[in-house]
Amino acid sequence: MSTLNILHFPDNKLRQKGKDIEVFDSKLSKIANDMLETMYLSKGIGLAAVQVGIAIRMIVIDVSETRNDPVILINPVITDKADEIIFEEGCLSVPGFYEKVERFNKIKYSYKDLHGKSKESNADGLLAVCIQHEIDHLDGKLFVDYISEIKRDRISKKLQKLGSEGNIPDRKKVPYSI
Ligand code: QAP
Ligand code: CO
Repeated sequence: MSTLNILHFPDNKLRQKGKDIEVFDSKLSKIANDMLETMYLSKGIGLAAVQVGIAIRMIVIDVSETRNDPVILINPVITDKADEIIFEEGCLSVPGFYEKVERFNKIKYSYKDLHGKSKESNADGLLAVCIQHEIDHLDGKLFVDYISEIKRDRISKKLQKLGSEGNIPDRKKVPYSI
C-alpha cells in the first residue's frame, strides 16, 4: 500500500469530473486500498479519488467509531432522498475549516463494488451526508461552494498562504484535533 497526496482547495484539479469506471481489475483495487490508507492516516471519514488527483468515480468512507468498517463505492448514484438537515462539514481538501451545509438526512443509493457487481442500499445521518459530500467531489464540487463567496474567498486565501509556507493544518502531525 502507499499513501496518496491529497489536493487542497483552491487547487484546480479538485474541479475535475470523475470518469465512470468500466474496468474492475487489481489496479482499481490498489487505488481503493491506497485511498483507504490515506483516509485513515489523515483521520478522515471519507475520501474521493478526485481529491488525490485521480479523475475516476470512486469514493471510500468509514464513519464507524472503531475505524474498521471501510466502504468502497464505485460509480455511486443517489436514487432517492428525503428530510433536509443542516450539517457542519469539513473536508480533507479544506483542512481546518468547517461550515454548515444543507443536505438530506436519508438517501437511497446505487453503486458498484470492486468486482463490478451492482448494489443498492439506504443510508441516514452521518453516512448519508458523507456520501452526498463525496459524490459532490466526483462532480468537481466542494462544500465551500455552498457558502458565501466572501467566506469561500477568505478560506481560499488562508489556505493558499498556509500552503505556500508549508503550514497546511495536518491532524497526522498534531496530537490535538484541528
Ligand atoms: C466529509 O470529511 C464529511 O479539517 C469527510 O484538519 C465531513 O473526512 C462528510 C478532516 C463531515 C460529512 C460530515 C478535516 C481531517 C477530515 C479537517 C473528512 C482536518 C483533518 C474531513
Ligand atoms: Co471532502
